[in-house]
Amino acid sequence: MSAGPSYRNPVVPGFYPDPSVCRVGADYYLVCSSFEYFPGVPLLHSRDLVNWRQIGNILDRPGQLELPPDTTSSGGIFAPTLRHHDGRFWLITTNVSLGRHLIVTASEPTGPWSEPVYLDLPHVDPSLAWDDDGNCWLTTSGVDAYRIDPERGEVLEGPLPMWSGTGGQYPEAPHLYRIDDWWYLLVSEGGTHTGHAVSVARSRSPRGPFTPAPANPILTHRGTDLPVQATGHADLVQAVDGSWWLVLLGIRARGQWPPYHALGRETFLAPVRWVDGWPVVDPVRELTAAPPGSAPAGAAPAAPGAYRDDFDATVLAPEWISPRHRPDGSWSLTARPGWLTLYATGATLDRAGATIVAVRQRHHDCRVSVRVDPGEGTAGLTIRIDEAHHYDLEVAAGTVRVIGRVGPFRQVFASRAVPDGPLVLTVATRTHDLYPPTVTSAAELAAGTAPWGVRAAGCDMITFGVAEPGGDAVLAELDGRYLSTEVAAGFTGRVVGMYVTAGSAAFDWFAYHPAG
Ligand code: 6LW
Repeated sequence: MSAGPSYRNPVVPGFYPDPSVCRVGADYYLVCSSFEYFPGVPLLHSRDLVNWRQIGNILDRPGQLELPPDTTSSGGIFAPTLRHHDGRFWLITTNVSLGRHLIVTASEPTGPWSEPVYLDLPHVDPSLAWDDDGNCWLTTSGVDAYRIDPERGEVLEGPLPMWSGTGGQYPEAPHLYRIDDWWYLLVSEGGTHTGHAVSVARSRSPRGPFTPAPANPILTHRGTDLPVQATGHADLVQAVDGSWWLVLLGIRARGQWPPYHALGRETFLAPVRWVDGWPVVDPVRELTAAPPGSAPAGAAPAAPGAYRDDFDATVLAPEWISPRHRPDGSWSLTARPGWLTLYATGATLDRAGATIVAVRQRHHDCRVSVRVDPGEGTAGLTIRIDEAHHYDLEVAAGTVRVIGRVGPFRQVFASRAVPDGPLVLTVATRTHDLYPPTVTSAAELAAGTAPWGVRAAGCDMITFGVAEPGGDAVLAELDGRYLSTEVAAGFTGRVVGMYVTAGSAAFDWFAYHPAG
């Protein structure tokens, strides 16, 4: 079979992990974990599985998304599953900070989504499937199954022990699919880092018994030097044209051994072939060949996305997220029309409660600028992976400072006097040399022959600057490894955004540009 056109992975770059996908007619919808951020569960739309646009967040009001003040980093919302059944969209997820699963429904993907129905059952990674008799089957990590009434959140039967993978740690992300006369049970195992794998079994009944595939795991990158690592947590979808695809998470680590990843776990797309009634998946590459004639074959490789907000709307775009809460009164798009005004809700970024409005860092190399009028307040631009790991470019009382917090350490790295009034702050990331110069071609990436990270000393350097009449003045350049998952731990990725820790400040525009 000759290869079709290529598309670029990850199809959803940045901190968009634990993808779940469903198709309704010609439209595909995808959801991801959101952890401690509000609003929760980003919802993306695509017509070709390759180009995705975020169209909302499913848990977008405090009654649906309770994140108590003591919600830890990487607490909150884990691993949602999105399904369409009986004319309705069904979203099930776990709020680990409450220790509860919850179901919300909507007739349109853009909502409104219902109030949650809670299920107090153990484990995470809930998924839903319906059989021909109208029974609704809930599966969880473990792997267990329950027959439930999803309208009421009642367990009718179970737990029923299911097939739990091939023996790897953390059997999780189970999804049940009825395909022809079989029930397939897709399970991830081996943990969400480099041991990650996807295995499958099948049965004539959703109750089992399940027979494992002869060639499990059907996907793993463990023990390889492929540039994409940690592939797992997959969900299966059939495209309009009948072809089959997996969405899954993976990481793009950068740097010398040990490599670091800072953008979190990202969403990748892989074609699926069926051989003797079993799904077969090739290793996942940053440039992946689509089978000829298949749905994404006509799609151009996704263009790297720039993002700009001039704050001319009266509601915040769905890309904007805030740690734990975004209370009324902490932000306004009308107080000063055309500007986003933020009001301090906490005095430090080192703890929950600060006013932060951020977007995900989606490219290894990027440049983020903001025009801020600090007024009498303390405001800035922060790049963070959590509240114990962040670098801040802060302006207050006529001084711009670069401040770093890494675990127990906190330091002011640079400061510079600036005139009163609005000013432009810039944070830029730059990866180290990733590949020797001779192996950077697209063909080598596609062939998977490009070694990764053989010369680099870290994942990236982050520079902090302020615009001055003669050009940008760089105040500091800091090592990005300290804002990586390998240092901070947890399940999230970097975000970059505006904040206020005293008084109020207004932001005229925010611009994110991929670079390099
Ligand atoms: C999620 C689990 C996992 O619940 O990571 O990759 C956990 N897999 O399935 C948090 O995202």
